[in-house]
Amino acid sequence: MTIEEFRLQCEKALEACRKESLEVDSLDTLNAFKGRHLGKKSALTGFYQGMRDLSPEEKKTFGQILSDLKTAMTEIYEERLKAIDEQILLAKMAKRKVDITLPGFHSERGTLHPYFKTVREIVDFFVGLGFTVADGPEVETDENNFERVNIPKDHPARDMQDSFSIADGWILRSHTSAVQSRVMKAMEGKEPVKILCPGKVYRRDNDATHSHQFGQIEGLVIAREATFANLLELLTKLLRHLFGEKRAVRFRPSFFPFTEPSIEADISCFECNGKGCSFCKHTGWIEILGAGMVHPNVLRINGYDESLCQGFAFGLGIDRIAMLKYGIDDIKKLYLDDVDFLAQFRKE
Ligand code: FA5
Repeated sequence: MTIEEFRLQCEKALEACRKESLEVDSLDTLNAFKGRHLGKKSALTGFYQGMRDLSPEEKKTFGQILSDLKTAMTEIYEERLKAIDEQILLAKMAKRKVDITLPGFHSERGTLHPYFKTVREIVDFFVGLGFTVADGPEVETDENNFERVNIPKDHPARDMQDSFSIADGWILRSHTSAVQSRVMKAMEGKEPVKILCPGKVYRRDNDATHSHQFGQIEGLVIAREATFANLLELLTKLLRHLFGEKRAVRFRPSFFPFTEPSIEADISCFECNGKGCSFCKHTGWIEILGAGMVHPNVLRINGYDESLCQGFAFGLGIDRIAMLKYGIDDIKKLYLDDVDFLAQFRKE
């Protein structure tokens, strides 16, 4: 066969391919079309097989014509494939019409939990006075939670903070005072120290104002000039900042093994305004924090020279403060995640 005859045959095959492609209107007819023109039994494959007996010179010229034919046929096939894919997509979309008159999805705006609002307010107050925020783990060693804050094994003060044991020597911390010894260790006897540590603590307690899990904020100041008068002034300012000038505040002597002297601060009950009710156990007061001058033993145990420096510490109950601020009558409401209850704080 001459090259001209071959070229003519190829053009005929291409023409047939083009003509038939106009009748392809589905994936099935497209597959059959592909088999006929590009498959094993197609004219194209026949042409390739016929090239076996040609000389190398002929192979080159005939091969080029064949390669052009294959490219042209493949392009026709791909065009039809694209057109059919589009048809299928349009048909699908026509079935799934969007009703633009339907109301949209309404998403509620969330808000900060009253517990965290309280934490932020207290932290902001202290950060404004130059305190920095420290952190500590909730699973703590017995040593940090008790021994390094002057509560040795078998000390009766351990009963007041009955805690959850995790493993030998490990507990769920019962107060944020456990962070005191971590901070002092890290400071290696240097002062001043002026830290605040908000966090969760755990005890075996359960009533309207006592929960097995609750939040505390620990404050610790160590400096040569840190005095008891500074502590009282700081706490009075904090309580006025949190509750306004009108709510009555009282400090009374208390006992903590890690402070000497020790005090506790109470605030007049918001349920009965100090008259006495079941909420405040008929005392008219709700206890919200403990504080005192850091005990010399605690300074010594944690690497400080008690003859050179002194300090004060305090521990606030976050949940009680949140309850007083937001008029919440049961501490459990703070962790039950009741959306209806929480929704009321959205506008604040
Ligand atoms: C302490 O935990 C001391 N570590 C606080 C402290 C720190 C004193 C530094 C001196 C120096 P207390 O057990 O009183 O003290 O707890 C402190 C506050 O946590 C209480 O005033 C109260 O507001 C809150 N609190 C105590 N137990 C519970 C409880 N079960 N549920 C909710 N709040 C509680």
